[in-house]
Amino acid sequence: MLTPTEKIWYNGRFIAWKDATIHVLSHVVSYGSSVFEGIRCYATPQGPAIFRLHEHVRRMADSAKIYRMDMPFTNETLAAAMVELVRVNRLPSCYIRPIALRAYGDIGVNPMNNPVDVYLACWEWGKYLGDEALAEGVDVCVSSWNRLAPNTLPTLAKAGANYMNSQLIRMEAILNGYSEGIGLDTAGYVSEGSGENIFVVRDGKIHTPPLGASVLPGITRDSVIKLAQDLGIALVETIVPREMLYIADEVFFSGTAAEITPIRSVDRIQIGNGKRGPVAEKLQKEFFAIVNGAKADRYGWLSFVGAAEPVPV
Ligand code: PPE
Repeated sequence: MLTPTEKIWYNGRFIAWKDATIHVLSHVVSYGSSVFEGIRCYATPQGPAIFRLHEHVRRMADSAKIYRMDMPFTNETLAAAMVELVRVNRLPSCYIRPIALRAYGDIGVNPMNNPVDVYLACWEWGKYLGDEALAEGVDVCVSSWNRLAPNTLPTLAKAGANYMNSQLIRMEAILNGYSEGIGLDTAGYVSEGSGENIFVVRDGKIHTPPLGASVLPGITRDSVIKLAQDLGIALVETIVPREMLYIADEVFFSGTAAEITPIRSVDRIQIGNGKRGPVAEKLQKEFFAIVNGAKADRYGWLSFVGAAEPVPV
C-alpha cells in the first residue's frame, strides 16, 4: 500500500497529501483525460538525484500537446517544482508522479472548456515486479490483448486512458500466474509490457521494437540504447516477431518503475538458461552505478535535489 508523504504540489503551491482530491465530475473521471509521468529519484552520496527529469518533463509536454491540452506551467517551472517537492518531503529516494488533468467545469466529451490542473506527488516505491525480479528474472506471458492500434489512442502520449489497455494486460497476466504480460501490436508483432519497454537478445545483438510498434517512447529505453552503444553491444530498433521471444538468449524489460528487469520465461518457455543473462546484467550494472552515483554522471542524467529544508507552513 501507498505510504503518504507530507506534501503534494498543486497548481503552483504545496498542499497536504490528504487535500489533493478532485470532484467526481472532473472531466478526467468520466473520460480519462489526463497525461502523466513516472520518474525515479535515487539516493546518491550527494543526496537525492532525479533521473532524467528534463526528458520526463518534455515527454509530459509532448503528451499534453498531442491532446491539445494547454499546460498552465512551463517545463522549467515544473522541473524546479519537482526538485522542491522531493526536498520538502525529505525523502532520500522516491518515485515522482506528475499529473495534468482536465478538471471540473463543463461536462460532455469536448474537453476544451475545462481547466487543466497540475499535481506533482512523490512517495517511496520499491521494486516494481517483486524484490527478486532484478536478480532472478520474471515469468511473463504474451497477452491475449493487443496494444493500442495506430491512430486510435496515440502511444507516444503517456495518457491516463492508455492504461485501461495496460490494466487488461496486467490483470490477465497476474490471474494466470505471471508477473507481467507482453502486448503485441495490431500487426501481431511484439510491442511492450503493460508498463515496460522490451528488449530481445540473440547472438549478442539486442533487438527492440521501434516507436511505430505502439510503444511508449520510454526514457529508460533510451537510456538502455545509449548504454548499449557505449558498452559496444549491438542494438537495432526493428520489428520483433512473437516467436523471437521464445528462441532468444535473453529478454528483458526497461522502465522507470521496472528499471532493467530480466525475463526468465515467456509462456512457460524458458529463455536462455532461465536466469538473468550477461547482457542484462552488464546493462544493469552500468545503469545502477550511474543512478546511484557510484560512477560519474557522464550523460548529465541526474538532477540533484540538495539538502532537505523545513517544510514551509
Ligand atoms: N511502456 C509503458 C506502457 C509504460 O507505462 C512505461 C512506464 C514504459 C513503457 C517505460 O517508460 P519509461 O518509464 O519512460 O522508461 N511505466 C510507468 C508506470 C508504471 C505504473 O505502474 O504506473 C513507470 O515505469 O513509471
